[in-house]
Amino acid sequence: MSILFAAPGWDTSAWRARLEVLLPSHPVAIIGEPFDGAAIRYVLSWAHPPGALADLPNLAAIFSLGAGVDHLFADPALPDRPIVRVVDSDLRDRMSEWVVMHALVHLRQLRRYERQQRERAWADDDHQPKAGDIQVGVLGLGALGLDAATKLKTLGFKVAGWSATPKSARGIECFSGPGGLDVLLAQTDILVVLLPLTPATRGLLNASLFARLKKGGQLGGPVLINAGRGGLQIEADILAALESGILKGASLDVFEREPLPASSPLWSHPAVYVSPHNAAISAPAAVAAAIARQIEAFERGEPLRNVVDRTRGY
Ligand code: NDP
Ligand code: OXD
Repeated sequence: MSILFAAPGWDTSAWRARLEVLLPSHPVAIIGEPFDGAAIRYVLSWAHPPGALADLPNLAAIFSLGAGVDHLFADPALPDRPIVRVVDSDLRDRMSEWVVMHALVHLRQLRRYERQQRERAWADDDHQPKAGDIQVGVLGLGALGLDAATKLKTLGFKVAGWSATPKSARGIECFSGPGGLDVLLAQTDILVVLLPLTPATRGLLNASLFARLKKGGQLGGPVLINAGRGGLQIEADILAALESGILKGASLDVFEREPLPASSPLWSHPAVYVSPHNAAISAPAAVAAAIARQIEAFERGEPLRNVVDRTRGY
């Protein structure tokens, strides 16, 4: 039985080559090329065209090629089969690198010193807080959020986290539910967002939430770091909050519309860092291997792991 690789716009050759080595008995078909729908047992998808999986009678499971699965739910004709998402140390470590880098960039005022270097200006105002002076709040304490929180803690930041269900994590103050969010926001200098995009989280990063963040603080105002999903944020509210000083800065890897339109004021805002949704890429070597391990285990009769709860949407 075959695998259907359904990620339009991706470089399919690296994935196909890797999958054919890892799973030689499963030929790889590519969406957009002719294939026999009845032969497809597994789909590997990133934003497949809606309806494209509707006629696969022998489909056993759908693998998201990333950790997020909101791209799958965008298909109203998504077959009712188990959805498996990526939970992998390679992806996790890449995300924590990005989060830690941006927490440090804001802590150590990188923009200011880059500007001063361009201007050949040797200037310091003796105000340089250290990580231990800064409270980070991490929204989402899942596979990615918990690792980023732990690494930020190791660097000395004070770290709290927020999840849907109550959690405990060594050295990290844990909050859950709407009441818990208010307490976390009121103490937060750096807000890191690693939530999935679901009906419950869409638009959460809005003016009302920014107004509940700690005022002032050692960074001169709170900073937003979002690598979750663009649909979590209202970009007009981010820009207004930066304008009014409610937010001091932002690092954004994800956007309401991707690619971020050239006309977006976020590109040139002096307090905003923009990256092109690559905080944690799905590297073929790591992610194909993780999916292949799951397919092999499934075919030995073991249950699939990291299966998405369709009711919660993640
Ligand atoms: P997980 O499912 O492991 O974790 C999600 C976390 O969010 C959980 O702690 C969950 O709570 C919490 N959560 C979900 N809904 C709510 C809610 N309504 N209120 C409060 N907390 C909530 O996901 P991952 O950590 O693996 O990934 C997180 C997201 O990161 C992905 O969905 C994806 O959108 C994004 N991502 C972005 C990438 C990039 O390159 N920019 C790369 C990879 C992922 P609980 O634990 O109680 O269930
Ligand atoms: C993911 C992503 O969900 O890259 O893995 O956004």
